[in-house]
Amino acid sequence: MPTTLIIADLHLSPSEPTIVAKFYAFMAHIAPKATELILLGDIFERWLGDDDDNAFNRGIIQTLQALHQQGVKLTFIHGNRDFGIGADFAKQTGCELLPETYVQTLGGVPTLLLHGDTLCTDDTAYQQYRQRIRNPRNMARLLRLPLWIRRCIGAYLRLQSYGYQRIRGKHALSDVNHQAVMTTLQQHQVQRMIHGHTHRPAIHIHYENGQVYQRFVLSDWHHLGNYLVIDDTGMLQLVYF
Ligand SMILES: [Mn+2]
Repeated sequence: MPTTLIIADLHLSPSEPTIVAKFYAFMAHIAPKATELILLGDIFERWLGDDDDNAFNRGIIQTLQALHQQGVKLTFIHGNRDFGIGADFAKQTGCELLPETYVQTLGGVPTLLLHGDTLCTDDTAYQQYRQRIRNPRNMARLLRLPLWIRRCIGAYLRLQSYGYQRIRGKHALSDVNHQAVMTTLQQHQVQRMIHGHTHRPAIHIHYENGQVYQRFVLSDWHHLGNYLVIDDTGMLQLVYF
């Protein structure tokens, strides 16, 4: 039976070997049984550019490529940490890069797929930063910098986010704004969305104006691996392993 799997927020990094091991186990034993794997962003903790050819990235790219060659369709939506993923990554892995919001029929229901950071509109400082950094001109300029400079920037950002977490607490990630959720659903004329980013796994049901709206939120992988599975019957489950 055609089955779609969705994962997000693994934040893969050499400094998190347990999560990396879980990812490889998922790719070896769970993902090959699917028809399609959707990567909903922040798969990597940081992505400095497709030309950052290190052994860690190469291992993950090869694993995705092997899955693609087994006939599993791969699609990718950028997160706020791996938005630098580009055409070379797509070509090497066989991933199709989707726009930041994408409507796909899953289990018979038109469903909006997105990373989720755009829904956190209460964090105005982040939204301003996002607008600057995701501007295509600024992004192109950043990715044109020599790799060694991007590595320095990466190290700087790591330190900065460490300090930020110490100040605001580890779980200071902002949550979605309800109005932003409803507006986004209505703009795309759908009643269901799936996203990650907030690290607040849940299945939310909203009733508004006589309509039922669903919002599925994926988990990060810090304690357990997590994926959403949807089959042709419309059955939808958040699975931990
Ligand atoms: Mn995120």
